[in-house]
Parts: sequence; structure tokens; C-alpha cells
Amino acid sequence: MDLTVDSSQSHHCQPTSDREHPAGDGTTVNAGTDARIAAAEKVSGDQSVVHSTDTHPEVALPVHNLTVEDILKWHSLPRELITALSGGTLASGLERLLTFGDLPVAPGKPIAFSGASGSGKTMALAKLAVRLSQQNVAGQRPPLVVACDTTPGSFAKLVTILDPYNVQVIDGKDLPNEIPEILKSKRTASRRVLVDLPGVCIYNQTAMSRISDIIRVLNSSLCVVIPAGMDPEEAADIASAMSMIGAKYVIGSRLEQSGRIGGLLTAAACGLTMTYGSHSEHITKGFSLLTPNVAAKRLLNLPS
Ligand SMILES: Nc1nc2c(ncn2[C@@H]2O[C@H](COP(=O)(O)OP(=O)(O)OP(=O)(O)O)[C@@H](O)[C@H]2O)c(=O)[nH]1
Ligand SMILES: [Mg+2]
Repeated sequence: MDLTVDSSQSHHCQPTSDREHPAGDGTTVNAGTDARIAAAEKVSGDQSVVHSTDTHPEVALPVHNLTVEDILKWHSLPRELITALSGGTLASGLERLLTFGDLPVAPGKPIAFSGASGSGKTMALAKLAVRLSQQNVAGQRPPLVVACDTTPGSFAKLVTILDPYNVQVIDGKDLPNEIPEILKSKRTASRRVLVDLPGVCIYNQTAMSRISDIIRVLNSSLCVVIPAGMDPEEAADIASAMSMIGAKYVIGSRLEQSGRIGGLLTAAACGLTMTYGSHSEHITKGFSLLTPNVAAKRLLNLPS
């Protein structure tokens, strides 16, 4: 397999410390100094080897002499995707395999955030709402947030989070049966609207029907939030089920909390455009576009 590493990328996963890891021969090595020396000795003409002499001096993944293929396996990326990524740099493989882009946030076209319970939907929505409210584009009002999660306290929580940023939250608990008056008004047609959906189990038809009906009555686009660490098969099932009710976009969450992001990439490979990654628990921090280069670097570097 020819999976070369772009020399502009960091090649090593960041360590938490120099610690003992099993070596291939059953002995243990110190993943700091010893691993660097051992890896340096192993470097050959094989471009797929993760070199030890590059900018990041430390090694964190469980073994020191990893190829890019090894790293992708570590992320639990399905074999078919690893094969499809081969033939160039990791970033170019990602660019070829997946679609990357921004979320099309526009007046008159709400965006709804879907996903499993606790996946980070509300946090991602809140981060985007704050960014939009701070953009200060002439004539552009702050976005409007529609809270559709009927879990007790969830509406109040969103209001508390977004009030300081001048983002109005309206109660959408009766959607899809009753559309809040403000969403019917002509003035709202010029506003950007973000819709906070409840967490769903994709096998629960009642829950899936409700979110499907909400996005239909609001004429909303649908985005799926997939947390780092999610099993790729599970992520693929969620992405596919959400695609069937119209999802076109995916956001990664908790990228600084879990190491493996094979689930996120697998979800994107199910036909969703990779958009943002959330990598902080703070509402004003850690929300960036996941470009092929950013995704490649994240695959090769553990969060520190
Ligand atoms: N560290 C970190 N925490 C996050 C991130 N995104 C979400 N969280 C946390 O994960 C937890 C769940 O996030 P929510 O946004 O409430 O998840 P949700 O999908 O809306 O959950 P439900 O509405 O209950 O289905 C919260 O404690 C968030 O603060 C992230 O990128 N980094
Ligand atoms: Mg929520």
C-alpha cells in the first residue's frame, strides 16, 4: 500500500508522557527516547513509515514504528476505506474519498442538528450560533434557535447558554404539529435559523418520524453530529439512517476527548459532507472547519 505522509503534516501522535509500551518482539520500550532511536533506525525508503526524525519529537500511539496504514487501523477505519485512501498523501486521499465543505447557513433555509443522545448536537449548534451572532455582517441579525428537545430543562439550558450572545431561542416542543408563530412571520424569512433536535435512537421509528416531520415542516437541511470515539459501524448506521431522511452534512464532536475518529470518517464516507469539528467544551472555543489537511493531521496526532 502506498500511503505516503505529506511532509507538511506532523507525523507523530502526541504523547501524554514517556511511558512503557509493548514492542513488536514482546519486550517493552520507552515510548519517548527509546522509541525515537528505534524508529530512526528502522526508517527506510518506505514513505508509509511514520518517521521519527520529523518535527514532533514524541510518540504516543501504542507502538513506535507505525505506518499510516497502522494508524488508520488504530482509528478502527474499515478496511475498504483504508484501501480507498491509498495512493498518495493522507490529505489527498481524504480529499478524493470524502466531500468537505461549509454548512450552508442562509436565511430561509434552517439547519437542524441530529444524532444520538449526548453526541454533542446542542453544543455544536450553540457554538455555530455564537459564531454567527458575532460575525457582525451589516443587515444580518443574530440567528434564531429553535429548541425541539422536549427533555425537561433543555429549553431553559439553551436560553441560559445563548442569552449572553444575543441569540434568541424559541420553544419548538410542539413541532411538527404546531409551528411557532415567529417562524411563520415574514420578518423571520430573513433570519438564519438553527434547529436543536432531540437525541434519537435510529431504530425508534416514532422518534425518527418526529425529527423527519420537523425538518419537513421547517424546510430544514439536516446535519448529523458524530462524536469522536464512536464505533464506525454505529456511525455508518446513524449516517445512513439520517441520510434517508435528508441529512447532507456531518459535524465531529469531542475531538479533543477521544482518540479514534474512524467513526466520523466512516459517517462522512456514507455520503455526508464533512463540515466542522468541535474540540472544546467551551462554547466560544474549538469549532473549526475540518479540511482534508486538518482531518489528516488529526488522524496522525492524538489530542493532547
Ligand atoms: N470536551 C468537549 N465536550 C463536548 C463537546 N461537544 C459536546 N460536549 C459535551 O458533551 C456533553 C453532551 O453534549 P450536548 O451538546 O448536550 O449533546 P446532545 O447531543 O445535545 O445531547 P442530548 O440533547 O441529550 O441528546 C455535554 O456535557 C457537552 O458539554 C466537545 O467538542 N468537547
Ligand atoms: Mg441536546
